[in-house]
Amino acid sequence: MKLENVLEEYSLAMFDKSIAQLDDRECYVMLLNYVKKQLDQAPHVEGKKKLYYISAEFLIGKLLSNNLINLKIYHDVKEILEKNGKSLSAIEEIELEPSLGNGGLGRLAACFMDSITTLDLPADGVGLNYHLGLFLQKFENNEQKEYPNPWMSENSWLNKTDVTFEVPFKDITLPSRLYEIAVSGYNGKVNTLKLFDLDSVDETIVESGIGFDKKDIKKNLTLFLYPDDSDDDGRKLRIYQQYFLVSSAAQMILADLKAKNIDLHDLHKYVVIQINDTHPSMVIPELIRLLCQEGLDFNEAAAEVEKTTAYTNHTILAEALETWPMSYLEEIVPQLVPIIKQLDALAKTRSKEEATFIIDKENRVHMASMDIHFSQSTNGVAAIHTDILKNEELHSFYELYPEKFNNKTNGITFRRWLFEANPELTAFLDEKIGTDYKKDALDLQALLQYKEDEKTLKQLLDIKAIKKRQLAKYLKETQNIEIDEHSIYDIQIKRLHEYKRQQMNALYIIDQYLKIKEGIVPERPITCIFGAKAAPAYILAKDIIHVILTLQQLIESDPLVRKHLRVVMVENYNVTKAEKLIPAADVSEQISLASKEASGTSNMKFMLNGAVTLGTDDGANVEIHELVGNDNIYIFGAKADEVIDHYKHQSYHSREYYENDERIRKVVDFITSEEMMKLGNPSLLQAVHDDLINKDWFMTLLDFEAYVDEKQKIFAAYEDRMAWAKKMLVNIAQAGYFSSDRTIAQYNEEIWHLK
Ligand code: 26Q
Repeated sequence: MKLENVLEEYSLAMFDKSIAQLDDRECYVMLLNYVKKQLDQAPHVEGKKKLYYISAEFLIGKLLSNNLINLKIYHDVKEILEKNGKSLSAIEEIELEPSLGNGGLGRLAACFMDSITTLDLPADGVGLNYHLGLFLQKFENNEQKEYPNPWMSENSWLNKTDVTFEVPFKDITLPSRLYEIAVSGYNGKVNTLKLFDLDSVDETIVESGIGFDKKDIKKNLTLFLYPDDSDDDGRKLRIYQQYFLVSSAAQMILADLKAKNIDLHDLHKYVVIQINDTHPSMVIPELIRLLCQEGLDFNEAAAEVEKTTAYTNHTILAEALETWPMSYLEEIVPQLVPIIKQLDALAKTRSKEEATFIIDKENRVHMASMDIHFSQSTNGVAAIHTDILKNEELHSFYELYPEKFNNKTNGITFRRWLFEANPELTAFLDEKIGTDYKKDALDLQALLQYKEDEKTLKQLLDIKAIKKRQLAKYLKETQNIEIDEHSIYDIQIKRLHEYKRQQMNALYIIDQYLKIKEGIVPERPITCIFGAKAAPAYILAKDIIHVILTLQQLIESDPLVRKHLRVVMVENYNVTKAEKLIPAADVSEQISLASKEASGTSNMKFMLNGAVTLGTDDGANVEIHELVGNDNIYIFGAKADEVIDHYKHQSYHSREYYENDERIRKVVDFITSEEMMKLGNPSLLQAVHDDLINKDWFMTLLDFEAYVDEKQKIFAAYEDRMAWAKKMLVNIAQAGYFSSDRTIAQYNEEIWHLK
């Protein structure tokens, strides 16, 4: 039967109406049901060995368009809807974005599941089903306020199952229940995202914002992703969450094997577990515990688990490398304590170096150390990051286990970040170079033949103009902000963190503001767009948001400045908003302090959509630079080795920059100027001002001058429209390397060996 007739039948059966009579919500529910049915009937990826990708986050984004694309019915459905007076984009607005992730690590897990399935590799994603997700961000009085983000609705992609496991804590045993979301691949097959939850969780215990009783584990366990851990109860809740996740995962894995009558001594031949950062690290001792219960002796179990697991590191920031006080583990999961102690003793027979100890002098358990000793692989997420792990952060481990260390430069799925987010650019590529690039992204290089072709370059500029207009319309509709579509869109979207240096971008805006006030105006208006959530307990990050929002208000109310310079902070930045922002960007801000951004992935998404990078020599920017060459990227600032040197010798003192450089002094002091203090909260502004002078741990002032100079250069380059279009074209053509299909092929060849 023709698709149109099938959908008509669904429509009649569900609502007793034809498609044309449905409202957008009904139409969404009808499509959801149809697509779910298709996914239900689609073949599962099968194979002897299976991957379990365990992660605290899966930032999957909305799924309707994604699934329509993977099922190859996107254009047909769009047309059928249009014929019936409906718009797919309006219907998409009905879908709530699952709030199961926070940033790069969670989005990476989602891109990976898409590529794993597309490459026909059998895998489960394994995570938790957070009812209220990461918080919902609102701006009130120029400050971030946090609210619950309920995303589950009666009609959703999530399926409840009858599968349950018993998770034993010291004082209580909690039943975990399995929920599932189908993950479609571009090959028409499916894998599964498995999310564990606890029936007794109770959303009504949340009061005022995102506050709740942190001790009431039965009711709070899966309420929020990353609950505030600034106190002991918050940290203990994290342990409860982590163990609930890994114990459910380990029990499920062993149940899968038993169902197939597989001898548990052969675990590693049938299973590989990828540990996404240290949040799921307790899966190692938990699996050992369960294998011992099944009759393996400790050494056998430990050896088997070491062969079965692999660990990905996503950061060199000390504060993000998790350590747990042994006393907490004794209080919550005492059954793991003897196992961790035995692992620690075993590790100490391999190395006497303190830096490699699992349990330190203060009786704290270093999760990353346990991962490296007792898994077969440790990987970084971009070349420079892996080098820093080997040579600096994890050097002692690298000397002990050189063969375990490897790099897997991150990637992104082109299905979402090109085909879905930018159908205009996709159609253009299809016409210019055919569709081979959809299977092998490296084929995008065929575009290079048009590097000097004016007509092609002009078309690229036209597409960018369309995406910029669409974004302007969206911002008007959603935040009632009108931006100038002929201005340069300069975009920085990522979690708010000092090392990512949104504050440096804010100082640039102040510098421009002061220049405009002096009568020196930029050649073309600039729109500086931000999107960022700050962790609720990260005070300085929230203060930086306050500075940006206050600047936004100041400039909005100044008609003279507003003509040339705008600041727009997008509320509640998420995947849905990223899909609208990235295709519209002219300039991609990737300005982390060199050595600190493990990889970054939005840098790849921007590149693929024809934005030009303004960045430091950090993370995957280094690899982007190598691919596009000097003419097509703007790199500035201190190099990683220089930064590492400063930390080693404590030789960076921001105050010296403040005192010796008049421009720096002026822009920093502007944060606490009368104009700003009048609009903003003086104590918050003061906090940012004082930190920049007295601490500035991430060396904003070190790179400020170089940043301003480079930004002048990139904006000047924008004015030669043909030369700029050429830069866009080279960026798009060279983005193929960053397809997550490439990344996953490498994981499979070098770590997983699934097929
Ligand atoms: C740790 C302790 C206590 C509470 C929370 C955490 C915590 C939570 C989230 C630590 C880390 C994260 C998330 C990290 C993350 O998203 N890292 C990013 O991973 C991307 C994918 O590899 C990289 O591209 C980014 O460079 C990296 O910052």
